Amino acid sequence: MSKPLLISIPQSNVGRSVQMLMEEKSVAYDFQVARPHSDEVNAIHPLGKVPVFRHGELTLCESEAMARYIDKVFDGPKFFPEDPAVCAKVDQWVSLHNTTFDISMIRQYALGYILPKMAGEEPNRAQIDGALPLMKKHLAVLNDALANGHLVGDSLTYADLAVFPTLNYLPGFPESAEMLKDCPNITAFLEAMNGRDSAKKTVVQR
Ligand SMILES: N[C@@H](CCC(=O)N[C@@H](CS)C(=O)NCC(=O)O)C(=O)O
Repeated sequence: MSKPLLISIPQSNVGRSVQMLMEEKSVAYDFQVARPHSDEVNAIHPLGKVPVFRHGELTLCESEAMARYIDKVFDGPKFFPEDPAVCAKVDQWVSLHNTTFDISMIRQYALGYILPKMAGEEPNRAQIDGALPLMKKHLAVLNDALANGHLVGDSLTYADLAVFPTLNYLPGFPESAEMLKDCPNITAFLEAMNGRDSAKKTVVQR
């Protein structure tokens, strides 16, 4: 089978989830660095976001669509389990991540530091402070859900791979690092996930 191509930036949390899935499944793939709204990305994503994906004639945007396709088409362990009820739980957490946690923790909070820094400016305090109440609530939800080390069942699923790159940004910023002190299950999850080869091979250079 031909190699899939993931087009993204290494810093993309959602891109890293797809990349980690391919590492976990030992899928041979190529990674092309291209920024949001670049020609390569705009050719695939109608809104110019990363990641985007090519496999043969197929082009995709949206990380979950890529992950589901990869899990179906390539050999290796399944990260969207066959059991419909278990898989629905995975879908539930991936959806919560993509519609809710990603927004509070990355788009609103972390990017309030990262984007101004890239432009040589001060952090966007209003954006950061505005994100704090929801982020605290969302971290409490995830901390409860990670009591046994995984979001679904007792083994790694795409639900864990979806939330890990997002949560892994949080020790690096002051307010979220403080909040994590009350979240021992998330801290243990991050430590365990950072020990996996799939995480080590996709470490984000900041
Ligand atoms: N729900 C999308 C999120 C994609 C997304 O927001 N990507 C960010 C980078 S992590 C991006 O391209 N941002 C640029 C923009 O929104 O213009 C997915 O899961 O793929």
